[in-house]
Amino acid sequence: YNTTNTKILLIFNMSPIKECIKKKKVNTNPIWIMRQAGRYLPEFRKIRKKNPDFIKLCLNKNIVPEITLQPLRRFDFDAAIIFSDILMLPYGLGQNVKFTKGFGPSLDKTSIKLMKSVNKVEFSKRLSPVYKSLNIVSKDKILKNKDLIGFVGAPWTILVYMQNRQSPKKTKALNNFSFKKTFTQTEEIKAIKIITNFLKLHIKKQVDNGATVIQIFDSWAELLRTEKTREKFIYKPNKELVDYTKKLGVPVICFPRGVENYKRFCNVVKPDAVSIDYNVNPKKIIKQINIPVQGGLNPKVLLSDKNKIKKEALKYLEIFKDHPYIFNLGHGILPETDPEKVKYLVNLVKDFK
Ligand code: 1CP
Repeated sequence: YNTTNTKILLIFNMSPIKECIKKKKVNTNPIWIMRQAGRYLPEFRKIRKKNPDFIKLCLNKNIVPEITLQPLRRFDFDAAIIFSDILMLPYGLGQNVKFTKGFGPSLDKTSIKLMKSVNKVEFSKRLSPVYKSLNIVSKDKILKNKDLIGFVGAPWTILVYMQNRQSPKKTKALNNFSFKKTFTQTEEIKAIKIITNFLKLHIKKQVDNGATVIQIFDSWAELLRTEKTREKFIYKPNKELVDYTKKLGVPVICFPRGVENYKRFCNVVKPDAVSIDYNVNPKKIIKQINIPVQGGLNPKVLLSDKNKIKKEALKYLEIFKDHPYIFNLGHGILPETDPEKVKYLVNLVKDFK
C-alpha cells in the first residue's frame, strides 16, 4: 500500500462517532451513554460489592477493562468509556478521596503547597493503572470500528471538589449551591493553573494509551452565575484543554452541564462536539450552534414505560435529523434504570431512519 491507499482505508474505517464529529455526517445515529458502566448493571454491582474501596477499584487493571466492556457486551454502543472517575485527578495530586455509600465523595484537605509538591512523574505513577487499563481495553476486538473515550473533569469542576471536599449537592442551601473555599482568590488562580497542567498530562497519557476521543466534564458549570466568572473559570480553562487535545489529533467533546450560555461556550471554546444537558431546549440550541451535538434526553425518561421512552427519544432524533448528532443522555444514567430499557433505546436509535 502507498500512503494514499492507507488514507483511503482509514477514511473507510472511520467509526460512526468520528464520521459524525469529523465529517459532520448526519443520520448515522451513533450512541453511547454517560455512566454506561455502572450501578444499573447487575454484573457491575456484583464486582462492586467485592471491591468496597472505589478508588482502589478504579486502579485495578485486572478488573477495570472488564467493567469498561460490560455495557458493550450487552448493547450495541458505539463507544466504551474508560471506567474511572474525574476525582482521580485530585487523588493523583496527593489529595486522598473516599467514597461512601449514600454520601458520595469525601476528599482530604489540600493546599497549594501539597499540590506543588507533586511532580509529573509521581502523578503518572499514581495513575498508571488507569493508563494500563486503557491500553488493555484499546486492544479488545469488541472495539473494532468503535471508539474508546477517555475523559477528565474540567478545571473548574475539579477545583470545586478539591475545595468543597464533598459534592456541592451536599452543601446546597435554600436552592443556592454554596461551597466551601479552601483557597484565597489568588490561590484559586494558582490552583486552576496547576490543575490544568495536570489535566493536560492526564489527557496525553490517556491518548497515548489508546483513547480515541476525549470528553471534558464541567459538571458544576452551573455554579457560576455571571459571564465574567464564566469567562475566567469555564471558557478559558476549557479552551486551553480543547486546544491541547486537538493538537494531539483526537476529537474532543465538552459537557458544560448547566452553563447558561451554550452558544457563547461553543463560540469561545470551539470543541469538536458539545454534549447538552436535559434542561437545554434542543430546538433552540440547533439554531444557535453549528457544531455536532451530543445527548440531551433526561435520564429519568429511562425509568418510564417503552411508549414514553420512544416518544422522547424520537423527539431528539427528529429534531437532529439534519444535524450531526450523537445520541446520549442529558446526564449520567440513573442506578435504578432497567437494562432492558437501555436495550430498547439502543435498538430504537439504531433503527431510526
Ligand atoms: O458507589 C459507586 O459504585 C460509585 C459510583 C460511581 C461510578 C460508577 C462514581 C462515584 N463514579 C463512577 C464512574 C464514573 N464517573 C465514570 C465512568 C465511566 C462511565 O461509565 O461513564 C465517569 C465518566 C465519571 C465521571 C464523574 N464522576 C463525573 C462527571 C459526570 C457527571 O456525573 O457529571 C462526576 C461529577 C463524578 C464525581 C462522582 N463520582 C462518583 C459520584 C457518586 C460522583 C458524583 C458526586 C456528586 O454528586 O457530586
